Amino acid sequence: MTAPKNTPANVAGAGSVLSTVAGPSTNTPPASLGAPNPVADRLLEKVSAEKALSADMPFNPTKPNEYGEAARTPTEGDTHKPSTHAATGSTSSEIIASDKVGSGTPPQGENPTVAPLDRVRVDPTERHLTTNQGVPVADNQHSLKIGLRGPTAMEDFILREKLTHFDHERIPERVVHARGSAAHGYFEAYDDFSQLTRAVPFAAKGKRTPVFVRFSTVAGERGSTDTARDVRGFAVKFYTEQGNWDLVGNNIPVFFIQDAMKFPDLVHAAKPEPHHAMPQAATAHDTFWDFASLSPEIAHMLMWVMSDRAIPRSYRTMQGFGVHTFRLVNAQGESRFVKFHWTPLQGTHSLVWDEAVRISGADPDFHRRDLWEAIESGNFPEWELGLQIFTEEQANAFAFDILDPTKIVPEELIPVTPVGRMVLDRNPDNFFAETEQVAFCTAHIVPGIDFTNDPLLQGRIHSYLDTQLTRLGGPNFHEIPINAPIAQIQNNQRDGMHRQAINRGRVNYEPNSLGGGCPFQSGRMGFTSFPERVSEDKVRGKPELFADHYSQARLFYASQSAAEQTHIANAFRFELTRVQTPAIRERMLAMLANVDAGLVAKVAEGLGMDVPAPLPLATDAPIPEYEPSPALSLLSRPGQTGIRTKRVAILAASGVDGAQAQALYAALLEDGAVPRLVGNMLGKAKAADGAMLDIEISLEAGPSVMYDAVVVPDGAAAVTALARNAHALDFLREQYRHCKPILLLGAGADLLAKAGIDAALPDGSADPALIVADAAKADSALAAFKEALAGHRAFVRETDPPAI
Ligand code: HDE
Repeated sequence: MTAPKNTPANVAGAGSVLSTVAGPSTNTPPASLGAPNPVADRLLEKVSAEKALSADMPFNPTKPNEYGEAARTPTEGDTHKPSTHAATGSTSSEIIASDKVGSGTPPQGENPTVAPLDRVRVDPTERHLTTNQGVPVADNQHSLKIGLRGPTAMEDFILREKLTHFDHERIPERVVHARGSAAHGYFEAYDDFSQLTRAVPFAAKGKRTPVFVRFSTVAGERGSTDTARDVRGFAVKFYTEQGNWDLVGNNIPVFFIQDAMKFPDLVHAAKPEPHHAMPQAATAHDTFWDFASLSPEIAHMLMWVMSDRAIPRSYRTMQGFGVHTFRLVNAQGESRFVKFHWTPLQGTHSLVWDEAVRISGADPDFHRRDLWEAIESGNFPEWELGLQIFTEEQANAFAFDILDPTKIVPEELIPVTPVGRMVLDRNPDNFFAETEQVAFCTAHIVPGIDFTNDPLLQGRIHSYLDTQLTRLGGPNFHEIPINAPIAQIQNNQRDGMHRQAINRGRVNYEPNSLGGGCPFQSGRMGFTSFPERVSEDKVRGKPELFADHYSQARLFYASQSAAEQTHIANAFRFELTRVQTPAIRERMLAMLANVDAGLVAKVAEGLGMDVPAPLPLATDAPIPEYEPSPALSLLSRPGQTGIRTKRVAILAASGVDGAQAQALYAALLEDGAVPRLVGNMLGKAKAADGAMLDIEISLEAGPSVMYDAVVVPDGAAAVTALARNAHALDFLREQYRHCKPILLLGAGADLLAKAGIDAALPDGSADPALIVADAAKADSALAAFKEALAGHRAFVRETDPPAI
């Protein structure tokens, strides 16, 4: 007699498999569940395998490694492979497939919420409109009404969904750095730098790591102007195979304060005053200078912020700095200190203040537009990454403390070693999804990079994660596609607002045996902190060397060209003139008296004040002295991209020499510049030779400050027509006053006189950027003009106060 199916012998314990609580004391599974079907079979397989997997771990073998000396070298977690994937699943029904849940074959060891952005890019081509639930929308023009003239029905779920979504389209803006622009690109290592660091972007020559970079102003609100005088954020997110590394830096290598404790005070003082919320995106008001004048550690940073660095021509023409001293750590655990420098191939170029102010009205998106246009036209901005690398011994010999973020390490002390380049070659698809939702965080570091004890950096490690919780609405902001690493995320963190990952399995803790120990700790290949020895008193205070507030302010000022020094003095005058409280002005002059006698005299003169006694110093120690450092002048980096992307206005009206204008246009375009025919109004201009030229933008819509240079071609009638328009005369005056290259051909030169410009230079020298030539010599004149355009501005024109 054959044994009946499912005799009690081979189904013993089946009830416990079918149940979710308790079970027999043995590990032997039943042979069958009695009424087989694919899901029940899988359940049996799952429970049996899970029991076996758990039994593979009779105790936690890594526990002893958590104590004492052994803990210094983390070991890899104990892990066991399940006999079947069913063992670690959440359900036995996961094998049932549908269009919604997928194939039913669970991806093993995979987290598909990471991976390239393609998985979330949306394209509506040839698609009909739907609601957020995917229901096709028949009519997107009307709400549902009771009769054509009647009230709207409450049941109009389509209208209500649309309005509700709209009502919630905004998120809180960043409390600082609210206004910014960003782009995608890559970092490419020049070589294998693994002897310096085990950070993977530096692991091999030619290795490329994807990056997303956001530039920003600090003080202004999200809708404020791009060209405010301000520090610029320069934040780079490296998507490495070992997770995201964020280098959240600025375009200035030092900071205002020395301890995170003062950051809210600094920002409150710099932001619009709290009673009337003015001024927007400007430090030229009492509260900022009140705070500054009582915080002399700010002196060095003020030199930079009052310099042309704070009004860059473009995000593409700024340096970037990591600011703090960081550590690089190699696979042997050896550490060196490092300062990060980004140097633009485009050179370091700035606006002049009067120009920056006017741009704020003419094109508040000036920097955003510039970055976008450059990338869209294939002129990909590029920076070289350089490192200043030094040892603990070298650091101990410096006259300053490397933990003090108000100090640079002069390049004369430690040269900058180039290690790679960064290219930005793709604009975001969607500003909100990418630029607005990107979350930079100084705590995002990868194996091979480590912090130092800079007290400003230590505070930042907390602040950035904290700020995203409010801004992005909860602890799962790392799942927003732009923030998701390309590396797998595998951990036991669960739940929270807007969770996207659907974690398979019932294990959400570690150690575990039910998941075969997975995900297991990675031991030595994972992130380990550099074991810096620390044994000190618990104390609130600053090291002695932090008390030197002036040596590097002096160094910076002394390293500037004459024109840059004048700009710094003028910036102080501007800002302090707008301050209303004399005692604040007085304290600021007393601070500047510790920096440079010439500077304070110039500023005091502008304020109608006498130079006061210097502020008392915070230390009796002698102030260290430095030789000037040419690298600190913007003029030391003219760049390598020549006239590419530079905007040139060609002023034209009827009667212009058409052939000449067209030839200039073509020649500039060929070299990568962006010429525009600018005229009194849009429409056709009839050239002297009868050709019809199309004016591309009016003088009103495209004023002088939107161009890097101007050309006035030959053509007496055109010059007469232009000269009747005050915008044209202002155009030329501003180009001249802002020290920009000017090319005047033939009768075009008459516009100079009509604009009342006396082109004789104060020092009697020849103006290298004012090129006046006969029409016959247009070619050689154009060559000289291009050279001037590729270089910096002719600051030699400047007079104080401006003559034009
Ligand atoms: Fe920031 N900073 N910061 N900061 N910072 C922020 O983070 C903060 C500091 C910098 O494009 C916030 O996500 C504290 C130095 C950049 O999204 C916030 C302290 C440097 C960006 C924050 C500092 C920076 C931020 C606001 C002193 C140059 C924009 C929104 C302890 C090295 C990143 C956000 C982007 C943004 C806090 C000082 C650069 C509130 C507490 C020094 C480039 O978390």
